[in-house]
Amino acid sequence: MADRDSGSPLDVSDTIVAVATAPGRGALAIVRLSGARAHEIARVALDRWPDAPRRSVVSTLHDASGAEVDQVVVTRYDAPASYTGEDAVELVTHGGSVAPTTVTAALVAQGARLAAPGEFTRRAVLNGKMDVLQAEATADLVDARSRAAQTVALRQLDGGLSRRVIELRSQLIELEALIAYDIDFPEEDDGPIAPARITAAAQRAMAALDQLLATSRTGELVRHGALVVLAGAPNVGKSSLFNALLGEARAIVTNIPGTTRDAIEAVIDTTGVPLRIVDTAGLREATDVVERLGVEVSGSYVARAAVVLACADDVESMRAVGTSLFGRTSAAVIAVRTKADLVPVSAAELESAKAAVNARAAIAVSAERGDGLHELVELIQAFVAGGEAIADLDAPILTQERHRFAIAAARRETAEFFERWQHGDVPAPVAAVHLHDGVAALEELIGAVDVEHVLDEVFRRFCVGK
Ligand SMILES: Nc1nc2c(ncn2[C@@H]2O[C@H](COP(=O)(O)OP(=O)(O)OP(=O)(O)O)[C@@H](O)[C@H]2O)c(=O)[nH]1
Ligand SMILES: [Mg+2]
Repeated sequence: MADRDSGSPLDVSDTIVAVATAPGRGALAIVRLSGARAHEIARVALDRWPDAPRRSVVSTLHDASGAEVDQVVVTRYDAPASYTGEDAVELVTHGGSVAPTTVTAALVAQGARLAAPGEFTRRAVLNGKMDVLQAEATADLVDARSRAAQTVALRQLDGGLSRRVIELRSQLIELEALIAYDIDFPEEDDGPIAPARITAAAQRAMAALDQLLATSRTGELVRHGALVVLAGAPNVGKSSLFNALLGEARAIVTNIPGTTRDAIEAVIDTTGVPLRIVDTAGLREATDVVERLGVEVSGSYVARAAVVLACADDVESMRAVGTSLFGRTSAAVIAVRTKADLVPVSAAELESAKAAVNARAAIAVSAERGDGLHELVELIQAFVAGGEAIADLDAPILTQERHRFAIAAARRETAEFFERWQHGDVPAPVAAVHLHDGVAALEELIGAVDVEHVLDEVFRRFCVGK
């Protein structure tokens, strides 16, 4: 760690060790060892050793004094066929807090150094086993809290986003080459490069960058979930609907109006993007100070929501929600007619409910019987992106600020080049400098240049042992 704090790179000639599994009670834990001396260090501590790479044996591990530390399953990896690209060893130890730490200590006593957060993956990048975008994806997989986030991270780990960025980089380099050719060989037989060809190439590159940039909205939704807020008068069944959507009794439900006083949030992991559902205090002029604060909180959630579920159990109360939502949200509103099990809801009633809250859609549901819940979730998914289409989760998606900044920079530089080249107020090579900067932005994104600086940024959020 001292190395990192001083800003100098971590010493890659060290053999590093760390517990790769989360601390806490569990049957097993994994201790990882990687580096030039990994095999040598492990063999000193172990009584049995796999006779070939990617083989495992049960072995006893001893400390420097010869005392038994643990029974482990040891797997041997020979460079470059390992996660890090170095000689490596994985030890499956007993779980809990003592076995993995004493095993680690025994390996440190034999000459290994404790790894810094993300140092194994960092070495994988430095040894060309993966690029920076893929390294980020491994952290995203660990952090994933929804299937959508997992899908996107797996595609990124596969190299999907990397390939897309490399394609974009090639487009800019080709454009640079066209300009250079034009300058270097103006008298070529074929004549100068037709301006139309340069225009087309520049426009194609800008369109491709725009397309990728547009996925950052979906990336945001995948990472943080879409905010879906239940709003309505007290006692209309908001908390009951919240519980029914979650499939568990999270919020308190009573027949007393004003039961919910604070916002309660939970995530539902459906197909599509994760939904952050918020149950709120009923919207009304509250006299009780606690309830009034709760109503204010509801208002602030409503203002930030992607989708508002305007809940009411009759047309009258639907109108009341309409009034209290008026001017307070730019979200897509869905009129949700609750307690549909009590009296049948007519199509005409749904129509007027929809009009009352200026909704995009209206639906009748019963938290009691489960009617309409599935359809409601589908409606929500259709509206979460604010009318824009959700990008295909299997295609490359920008999930981090870092990605968006780099692609936006490349887009800006390309546009700048195009404008200057078109105007012709500066010589073409001067305009082309912008293309060069665009290429550099893309290279920094995949970590092709200035790797150490990019790695410091990326690995800040890694856990030890990864
Ligand atoms: N029959 C029937 N009753 C329901 C349904 N949903 C809610 N209720 C009843 O309506 C009453 C109020 O339900 P809540 O879910 O607490 O209503 P709320 O909108 O959260 O109310 P506040 O928190 O006070 O704003 C309770 O007695 C529920 O049992 C439903 O789908 N069918
Ligand atoms: Mg409630």
